[in-house]
Amino acid sequence: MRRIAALVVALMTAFGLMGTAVFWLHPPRIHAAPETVISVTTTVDELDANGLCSLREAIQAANTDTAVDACAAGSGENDVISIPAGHYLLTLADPVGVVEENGNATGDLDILQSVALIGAGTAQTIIDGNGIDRIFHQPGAATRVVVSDVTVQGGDLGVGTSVNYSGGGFSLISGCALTLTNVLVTQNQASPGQPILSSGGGGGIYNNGGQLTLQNSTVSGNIAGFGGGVYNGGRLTIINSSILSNQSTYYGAGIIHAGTSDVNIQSSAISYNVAGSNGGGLYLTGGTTNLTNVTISHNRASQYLGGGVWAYYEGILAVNIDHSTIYANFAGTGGGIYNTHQQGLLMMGAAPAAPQAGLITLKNSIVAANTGGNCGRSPQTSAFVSLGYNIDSANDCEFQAATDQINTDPTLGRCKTMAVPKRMVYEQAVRLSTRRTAPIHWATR
Ligand SMILES: [Ca+2]
Ligand SMILES: [Ca+2]
Ligand SMILES: [Ca+2]
Repeated sequence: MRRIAALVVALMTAFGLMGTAVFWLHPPRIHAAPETVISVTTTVDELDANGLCSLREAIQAANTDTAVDACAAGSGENDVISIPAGHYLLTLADPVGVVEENGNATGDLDILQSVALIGAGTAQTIIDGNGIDRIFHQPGAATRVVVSDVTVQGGDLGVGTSVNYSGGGFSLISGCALTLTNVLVTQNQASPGQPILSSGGGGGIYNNGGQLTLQNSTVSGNIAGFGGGVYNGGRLTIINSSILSNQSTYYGAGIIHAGTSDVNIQSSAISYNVAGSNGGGLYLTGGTTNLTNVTISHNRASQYLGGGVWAYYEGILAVNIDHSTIYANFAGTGGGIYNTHQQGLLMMGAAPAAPQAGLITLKNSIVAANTGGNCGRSPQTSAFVSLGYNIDSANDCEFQAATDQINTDPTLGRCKTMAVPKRMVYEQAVRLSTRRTAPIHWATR
């Protein structure tokens, strides 16, 4: 009897885990109610009664579970909004004097109930903020939103401070989840160009404590005071995606991770991002960040710290770099990776005497040809830890495993100057890093 009870418990646990897995694969399907497809029928930004269903009206129908003009009534938390090909330009601006409208009537599109928004492809369905506000906002807790097959561009928060000026393309708060699949987030901005304490964060995306997932997506050409591409204050997962050519007036041009949650980035590129101060590609301040099969290349931190990666300890921090390439980044100090404690512009406290707990580990990875040094650290931080099979084109990274190669040119640059096809660069990286699955490396500037 006890064995049967144990079996029942085991089966229930297994089904529970399966259910959890299915839930995360299809996060909008929270309840058993049948999904309602709400079809958008006009590209015009409207909230009226003209026999058409705009994107704003479709979101309103999903938010309220009532019919809105020609949009079908939503039904609970598993509605799907279908957005056909077209250029959807936001035009209903907030009234003068309104900083943050959260009822979906004007300005940004406020999503107040879990929903999936499905476009026709990044080249077909363009959702354009038209410079009047950010584009998508999850201002209330517990919304799970999936967006796929669209481009989100042209969000602009104007000039001001606070979270109301963060997240040019997307903004979500604690308790929310946002998953982007096959989405291009481009040419959005969050209050750049302001004094350092009144700049916005997250030109593309601002995750204020929620769960953000990017898969098969690109975040490019966005700009903010901090976190030009992504400002992440919660959990972050990036798979098969690119963070390219974003800019920050100050820290973290590609991605800022602030807080103690974990970050996992796999099979992705973080390249050509330019920071006005520290952290060209990645600025990491806490939690555990795992980089696997990631290329971090051609990022810049001007004359400051950490062209590729800037790790700064505000709490326990670990950065695990595996099968990754950190190449041709640029900074004044620590062009590839810089590990800091209590240094830089905003760190006013006294530097600790003993090394800190945070660690940066590398294995099967290449750190090469970074201007300002491949690796660097302040004296109070722990040494870089090699777990073997790394290449350092100089001798900056303190690699001491028997299988490491220091002062070794991985010859990625030679491939670039010879304009060797990308596939050959990839294969060369595979050979040099001694494993089958080295990161894809770009052959050209
Ligand atoms: Ca209408
Ligand atoms: Ca809003
Ligand atoms: Ca709004």
